[in-house]
Amino acid sequence: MRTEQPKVIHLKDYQVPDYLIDETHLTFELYEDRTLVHAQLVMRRNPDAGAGLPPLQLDGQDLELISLALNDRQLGLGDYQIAEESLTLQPDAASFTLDSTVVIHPESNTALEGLYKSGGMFCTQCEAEGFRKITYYLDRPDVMSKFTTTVSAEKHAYPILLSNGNPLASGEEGDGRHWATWEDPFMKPAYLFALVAGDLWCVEDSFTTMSGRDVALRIYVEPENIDKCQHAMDSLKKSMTWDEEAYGREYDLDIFMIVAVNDFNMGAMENKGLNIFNSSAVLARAETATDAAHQRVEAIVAHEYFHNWSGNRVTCRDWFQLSLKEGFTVFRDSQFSADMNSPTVKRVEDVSYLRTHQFAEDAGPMAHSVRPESFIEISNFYTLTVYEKGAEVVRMIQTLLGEEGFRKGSDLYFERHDGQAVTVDDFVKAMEDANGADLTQFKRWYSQAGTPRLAVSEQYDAAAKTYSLTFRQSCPPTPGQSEKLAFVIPVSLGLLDGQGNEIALRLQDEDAPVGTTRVLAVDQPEQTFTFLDVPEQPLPSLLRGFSAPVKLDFPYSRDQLMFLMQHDSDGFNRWEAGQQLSVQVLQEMVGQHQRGEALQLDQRLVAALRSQLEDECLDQAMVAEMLSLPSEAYLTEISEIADVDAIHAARDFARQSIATALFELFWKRYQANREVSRQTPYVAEAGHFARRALQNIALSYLMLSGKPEVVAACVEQFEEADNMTERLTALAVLVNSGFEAERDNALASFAEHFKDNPLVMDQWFSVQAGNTQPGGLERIQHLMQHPAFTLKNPNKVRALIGAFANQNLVNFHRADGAGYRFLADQVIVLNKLNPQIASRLLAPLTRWRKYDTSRQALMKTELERILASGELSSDVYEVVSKSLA
Ligand code: 0A1
Ligand code: ZN
Repeated sequence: MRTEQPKVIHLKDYQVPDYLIDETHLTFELYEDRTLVHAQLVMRRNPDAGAGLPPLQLDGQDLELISLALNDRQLGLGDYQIAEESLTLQPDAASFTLDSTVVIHPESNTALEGLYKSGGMFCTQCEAEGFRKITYYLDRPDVMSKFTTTVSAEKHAYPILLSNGNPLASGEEGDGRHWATWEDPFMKPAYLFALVAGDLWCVEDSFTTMSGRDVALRIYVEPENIDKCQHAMDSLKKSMTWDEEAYGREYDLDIFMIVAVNDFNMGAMENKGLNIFNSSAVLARAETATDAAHQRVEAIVAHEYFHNWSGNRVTCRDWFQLSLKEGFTVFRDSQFSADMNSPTVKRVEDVSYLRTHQFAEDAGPMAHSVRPESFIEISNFYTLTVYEKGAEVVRMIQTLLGEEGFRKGSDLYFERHDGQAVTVDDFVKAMEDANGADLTQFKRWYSQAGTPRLAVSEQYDAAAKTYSLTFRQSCPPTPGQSEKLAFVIPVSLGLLDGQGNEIALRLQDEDAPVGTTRVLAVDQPEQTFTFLDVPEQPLPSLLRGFSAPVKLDFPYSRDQLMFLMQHDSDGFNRWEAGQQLSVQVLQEMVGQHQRGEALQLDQRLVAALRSQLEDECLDQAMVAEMLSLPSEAYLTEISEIADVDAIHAARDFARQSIATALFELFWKRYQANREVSRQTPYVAEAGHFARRALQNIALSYLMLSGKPEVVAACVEQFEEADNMTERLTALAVLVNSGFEAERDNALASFAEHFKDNPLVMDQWFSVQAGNTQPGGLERIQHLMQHPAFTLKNPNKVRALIGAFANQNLVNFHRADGAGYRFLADQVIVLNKLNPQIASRLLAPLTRWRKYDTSRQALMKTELERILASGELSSDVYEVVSKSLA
């Protein structure tokens, strides 16, 4: 816990390290009540850091120093200074060896950073600055070292001892203890260090790389989960093949290991050769994990594997460059998922997520650029902006350079910087050099925060047959950045004629048309592009595939949107037209609700959805996406001031009206798909995901009818389904329904059946947390008393409290502020237990500017109460103080 004034770290203050650590030799003696860490650091003065021998300041936190020796000479109290977060000493030569022994306490580490215990196993999480909680070190990513690690522990409780790299030796100690030594031949920063000791079983496989090397693949889990690893193993092998084919990247060690742990702050961690995963990101089988969970496992396994190149072989110079590895790797994993499944569905999911959550972050008090300029606590910057917007920025580079040019750039980047710790500028430079391109102005995407707006207007000249589009870009102010310069915005577009055919695109100054989809680089505050030979007034299809993370503004009529839904050749934009139509219709109803008028649904939306449902040739997953109305969270994000109750009422009313109008069609498609599901064993593949997605969304609409045959079908699906996708949807639908007996039975039998599976119980909590019927807060408070719930497990906190505050908006934002008070109470408790989780959990409170004055006051009161609640972690302090500023 922080006792000093928090320090702000600035990118502009970066300096190369004074010293380097060529070799790091670690020995861990693990005991139940303490762990001893011996570190031998082979160090030297950094030749790039100037002359002389400045004091050496090592990072260290919560360490009890037992001994310290410089070149084998024991140091005494006068030889070094220990402060709360550092140890300083004066080297007497340019090269030296430093030996230290410290005691640490993984058994009482609830922050899950550094070395800690998850259930019966020891594990580590060192990114970003956790290694300093293990030993005194230069804990910064530009200090790269060759590690050897010896782990010793009691053999019976910890038969498996793992660390990075390849196994070197192992043996017995005679007193019931044993040891193993691992050697990692690749230089790495300390944040990629990992250690695991536990009673684990593993699933084993192998992979032959493109140059013919055999790699052993192992997934380690607790014995009861050994039957839930196959999907992750398949995903790993697909990832390895894909990275060879798509990026020419080959794996480099003899062994690649994944370990699943139950207590983990994030999804997973790419430690060299020893990835540590939240069990929710590894374990998946039909009976216990939904389709979405299967896809998440595939994506996270890929993401961590891809980091071996984009992150490990080429790493970050400092933490301001985090998006260098994260934005690029998210981009890579999204390409992979698109290739493995349906590209359009993947794009729709990614864009929905970005627009709902990252756009909200970009408009809030924590808004920051993809490469932030300063931070108090780096853990707070593992954000949607760094990850998701960072991936969009990389995607725009690809759009501008083309696929081939982008690949040339990535080849050059990996070749030029292998083994180095580099910057975002180095990445962009490689892209420029490989293509002879100039991305100087484009780089503003890395330095300017906020979501740009792009307003588009059109002008058709029938006599000259010219069609002009004028783009006006602007970007709202964000904290510390009042004025923004023009971005380079790649706008992919096409023009449709009255029959819905694509018009060949010839820009002014061109001799002939070039295709029917073009990318325009909009790089001025205001800019007009004119197309020639346009035979009739066209309808533009703008920002195809969501070619830039901007808010597009074009005055489409509802009829035009319906036309685009039918005819646009771009699948993403067909969906987008449906979304825009829904948004217009729902916003109109929000207005009706606010004026106290009866709600009326524009029947054009019903007609548009009807034609989707009727057309059995369409991709069922896309039909399901079309039928999913924009979420309350998205409707909140696009509102100036969000009226929680009106949004909820409008959306509910629209769903109810659609359900009534399209009952027969829903019922037909539901029954057909449910019948196939009944006949087909579970397969985790796109076609099957699609069938179940349409079946399940149909069921959720059908249940709004309350008809007995539907309730019976829902109960049947809940009881008889052989997979979690169907079972959980049926449960969720029952939970949100008024059928109390069926709901209570289903909840009870589910809990009874799955009480020993914590990941399934997380889903049980989440489904109830999302119940929007009145009384939500009381239900959450009650569920917190359930024996399966604990604040010490991040997955539980996310499943119950996180789901409530982020997804159950009517209940969380209830007018008396009880939801806010509840969340603040939990943040105050978690601040002491697990600061990272506490600061993430409080995000909904930071969005107070979005709400009416009464709610604003209530939310601010809670933020102030947190701020006054005593010793705050730097994590919570930074978020609370910035959101009150
Ligand atoms: N680098 C990991 C995510 C990660 C980041 C921080 C953590 O602790 C603060 C843990 C994991 C990834 O991108 O997958
Ligand atoms: Zn990552």
